[in-house]
Amino acid sequence: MSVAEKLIALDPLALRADFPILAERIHSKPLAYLDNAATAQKPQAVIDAVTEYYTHMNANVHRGVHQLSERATAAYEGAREKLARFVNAASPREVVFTRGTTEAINLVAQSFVRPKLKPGDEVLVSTMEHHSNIVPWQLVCEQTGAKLVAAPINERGELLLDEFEKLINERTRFIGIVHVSNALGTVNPVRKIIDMAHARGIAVLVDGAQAVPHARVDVQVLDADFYALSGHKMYAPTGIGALIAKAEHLEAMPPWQGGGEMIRMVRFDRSIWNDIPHKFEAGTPNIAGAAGLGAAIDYLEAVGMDRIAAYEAELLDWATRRLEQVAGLRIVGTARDKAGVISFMLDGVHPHDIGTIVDTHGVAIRTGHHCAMPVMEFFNVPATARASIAFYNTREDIERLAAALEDCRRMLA
Ligand code: 7TS
Repeated sequence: MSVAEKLIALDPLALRADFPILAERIHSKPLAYLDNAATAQKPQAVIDAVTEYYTHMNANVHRGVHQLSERATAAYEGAREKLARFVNAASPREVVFTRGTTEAINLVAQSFVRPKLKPGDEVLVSTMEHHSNIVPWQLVCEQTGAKLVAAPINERGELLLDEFEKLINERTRFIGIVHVSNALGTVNPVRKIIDMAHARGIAVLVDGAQAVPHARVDVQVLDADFYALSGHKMYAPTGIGALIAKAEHLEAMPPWQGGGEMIRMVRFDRSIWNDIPHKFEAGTPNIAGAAGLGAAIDYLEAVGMDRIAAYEAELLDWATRRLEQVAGLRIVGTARDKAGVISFMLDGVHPHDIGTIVDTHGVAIRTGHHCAMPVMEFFNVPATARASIAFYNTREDIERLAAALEDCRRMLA
């Protein structure tokens, strides 16, 4: 962060104006959007980039010699270069575009991990994973006779690092770990986990879906073998995301899906694969989505990830203290290092009723298991209510949530 940036704190009210949807009225009330972990809203610059793409560039990529195809290819490959710089990948070749985090993890499970697994081998994850970092490993274990092992967490929702290390043994073939938990907000010490794994020659996938929107991520500093992310959680369109992977792994991996784009030569007796990353991008990709992702990255860099992290940390702290003042409210997930998320229960009120009632106040939160059922099981709750913040949220949004929760208590508790 430059000195000038440090001096000028982020101004959420000015930035809100860049997000047209934040001016929507919900049940005749202004919108307080606190469901950013599910998906973040899009700035006008991203909406414009998608419109611009369809208005002035639409064509297929990597094929035509005509002008439009060259424009589309430049937008698509330009977005790859921006994303590589944004997460400090060693090269754009290490950026494979996918539909999102889920598809990125499935790709690694089927292409990198599956060929290595034998009956009795183990894949290690944590108890706080999103289903998309559990189910792909269950599938691959079923296919090979390997076993999925989940490392425990404590009552605060923190990973027990010593226990995690004890679970790494001679049968462990791969480790998947979430960077920031979507259900609890816990920030995991992924660099330490990667060091532990690498000391034993084990590769690691980091699920970065909830990390990339909130702080600067440097995949080379982390030394992550694989890093999965979703565009729509970082202010880009839905349907675009990426797997960031070390080139040496991508080179060694077989293709996952076959089709156009991923080949150099096809004959009926054999085909030759395209270079990485194209080897993993079969079929016409989400070109407009990539153009939107490129614009989202430009936007985030203009705001500054360090400023975003500083502002959100302060707001999360303040919101935690404010919500704790609501009678009967209990926060689920009180890790010392958290980002973005406050999950909670309200005495005597079912989480689903909370969601419905606060919606009538114009406040959008998510209620349910947050695709992290093992976390719900650990805390012995059917569901939680979850407020998740972005840099365009303000203390006023939190005040409105608190007031809506007081209303829930009056009506139902
Ligand atoms: N990993 C984490 C940590 C997530 O939070 C999510 C989505 C995913 C993976 C899957 O991402 P996708 O873009 O491929 O769907 N999390 C949420 C959520 O918390 N509420 O809705 C989706």
